[in-house]
Amino acid sequence: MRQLLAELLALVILSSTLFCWVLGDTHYYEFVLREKKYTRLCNTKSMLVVNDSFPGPVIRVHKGDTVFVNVHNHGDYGVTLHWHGVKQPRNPWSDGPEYITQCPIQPGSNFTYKVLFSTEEGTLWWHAHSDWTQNSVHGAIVIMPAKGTDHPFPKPDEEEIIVLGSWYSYDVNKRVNYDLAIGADLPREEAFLFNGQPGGIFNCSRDTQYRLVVDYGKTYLIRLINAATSSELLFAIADHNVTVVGMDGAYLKPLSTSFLVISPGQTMNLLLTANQPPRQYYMAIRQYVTNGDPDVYPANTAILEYRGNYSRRPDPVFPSQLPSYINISSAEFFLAGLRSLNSKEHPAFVPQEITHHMYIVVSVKQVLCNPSECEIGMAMASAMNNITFLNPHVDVLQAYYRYALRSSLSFSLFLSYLHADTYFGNIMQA
Ligand SMILES: [Cu+2]
Repeated sequence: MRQLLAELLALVILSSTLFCWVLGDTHYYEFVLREKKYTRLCNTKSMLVVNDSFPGPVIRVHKGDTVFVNVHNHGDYGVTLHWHGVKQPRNPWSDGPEYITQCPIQPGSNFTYKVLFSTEEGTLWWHAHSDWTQNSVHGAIVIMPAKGTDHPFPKPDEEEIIVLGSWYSYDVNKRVNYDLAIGADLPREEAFLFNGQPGGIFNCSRDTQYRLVVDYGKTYLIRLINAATSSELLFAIADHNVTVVGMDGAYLKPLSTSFLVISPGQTMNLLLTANQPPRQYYMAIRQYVTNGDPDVYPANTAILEYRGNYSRRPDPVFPSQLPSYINISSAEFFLAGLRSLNSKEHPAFVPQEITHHMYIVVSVKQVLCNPSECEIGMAMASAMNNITFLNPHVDVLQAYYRYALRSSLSFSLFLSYLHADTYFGNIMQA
């Protein structure tokens, strides 16, 4: 009897969970990938973007909704899209990593993704998952609380999305492929971007720099996304603190801070109250580099501007609290302050019992290579626990199709076939 009751209870919980999910709305988006010309830093280049916009269109949902995104590729090479941080329970074939869960969407064709929002709430983003095309193909995902519920913080007066990005004046995929072939370090941004715009420190950018215009006394929810290709960034607003209330589609215990550090791929929700004397202030980002050479990492700027009548001074106030590029202790102090909200409504399920301890060392080293294939006889190679990865002869999709589906083999046998075709090279001890 007791077991029957337990089973009934489990069924009720399961069906109510499914019921909540089913209640979500369904949205449809059309994404058209096309080359478009952009001019930044006095230089014009063509790059692939979605719906002629850079950053790309915003996907807006409530928690529990489902989105269908029909992607039409009008570019000249294959691309996939990834829904960064969306867990997609039991829906891996819409996740997007090229050659892992799908083949690239070929030029002239289209593919419809089904994106399931389950537990996420806050801000995430989508981006291309093919070489470095994500540099120009990305956009925000705004996930509002489920209908009938609210944010676990006072309702902000307004919202703003700030997408931080990277600018290269050349075809970045060509450069990355060349660098990988010769074992050189990966390209570095020529400028960082606030919503597609470099700051006022660059030639040709003063008049187009991004401005966040605010009203004195109002509180703004800023959805900050680091879409820069490979750089951790320090961020600060002159004379203002922000309160970090969310990260990567989940809530945090509110953390008031004068600066923050955000990794590539990460998102943060910030509350900003416009409570300082009305004027113009710089908001600034600088690359955080822990092994850097002399300070060649200038701050890139945008403007926080109060509405109203006051005399505009020539130069906004600069955030003096923005740490130096190599200020590890400041960055770690900020990062150590981040805690999940873990409230009754937003619990954090962290395993309490540890059964295995693992040591994982991630490193970048140099390996010897044939001088005819690389520039200086040494090539860069990244490794986990001293093992580096070489592309297998058979990709996961082919292995799955050829060995698992066709012959109905067991999953473990499928994995063993995959391993047979995959070569993990053991890197030299540095
Ligand atoms: Cu991603």
